[in-house]
Amino acid sequence: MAQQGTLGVAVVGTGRMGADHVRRIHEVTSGARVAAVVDVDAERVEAVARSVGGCAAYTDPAAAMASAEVDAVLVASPGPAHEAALLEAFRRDLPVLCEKPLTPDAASALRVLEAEQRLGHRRVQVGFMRRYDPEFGRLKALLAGGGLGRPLLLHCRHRNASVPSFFTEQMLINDSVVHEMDQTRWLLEQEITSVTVLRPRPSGHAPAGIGDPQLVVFETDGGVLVDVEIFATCGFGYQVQAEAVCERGTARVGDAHGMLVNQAGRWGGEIAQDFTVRFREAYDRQVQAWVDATLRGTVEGPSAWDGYAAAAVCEAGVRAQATGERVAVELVERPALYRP
Ligand code: ISE
Repeated sequence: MAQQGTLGVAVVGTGRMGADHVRRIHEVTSGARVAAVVDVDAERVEAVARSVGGCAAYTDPAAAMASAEVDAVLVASPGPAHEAALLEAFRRDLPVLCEKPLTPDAASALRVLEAEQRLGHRRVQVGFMRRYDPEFGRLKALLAGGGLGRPLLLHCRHRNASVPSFFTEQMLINDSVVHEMDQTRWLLEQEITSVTVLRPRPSGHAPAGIGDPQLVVFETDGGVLVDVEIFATCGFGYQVQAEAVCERGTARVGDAHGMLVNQAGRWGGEIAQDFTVRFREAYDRQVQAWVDATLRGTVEGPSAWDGYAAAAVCEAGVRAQATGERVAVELVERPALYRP
């Protein structure tokens, strides 16, 4: 280990999410330090390394992973770069926290699953951070407790104020609704069997080529129906809400955060403007849980299987979006390494 008692982490990718994780590990997480940062953009990675101090900058993930200072890897590069980084980490048997998506499609996710199985033990935790959000955690515990009876419906809303210029219509599914795919599987402990995408007339504020909002419907193998409103250019802020409708009651999360102010004849609160703010606590808890588990020598949280299942549902979702049809999800049999 690089320093006694601390995990030397290489953060691969220093864009918005990667830079936020560098800050987090440097300022918030205990038991870890940023040992290396990696980005194809040499100027950017040097600047990020300087902001931390005592950490090395690389443009090649393999070179960073070869460093004796590096004990574990946090992958936050764009999705298409994940497979190569994961395979390199497996080659060195390094623990990885991999931002979603595990990989951009089911075939590459399957290759990662196969490589991890060849190692014979889990090495990856996938960054589905909602599982670490305190509110979603309470909903999960309530449903698991069974007091509300069996879940029948799940209504989800996923709204972003705006999207970056490189955003595409498929990213509504692959980049945004992928969270509801994992959330559904985790909350209900069921697999998603089909996806249908319905469209209202598009908002005039959506960029050309993006039909926004959309209504995405999942069916599960337990007979639950899940509807997801994805509205990525809503303009007013970042909102993620979920309501479970069960046999004996309903439970809803994501409505209000923080302070409510009464002033001048009005009441109200603030809406976070993006996910790094709304889910800050979830990200902090996710990274801390990964570091703690790694220092204990275990791998916990969302697995490569969860990443693969979400990729398979994404694939069906993108096809449903393009065809307007109800598309079945195809999953391989769950390998023994990933069975509960
Ligand atoms: C982004 O990549 C995320 O992961 C956010 O959680 C999600 O809300 C957003 O729509 C995505 O673009």
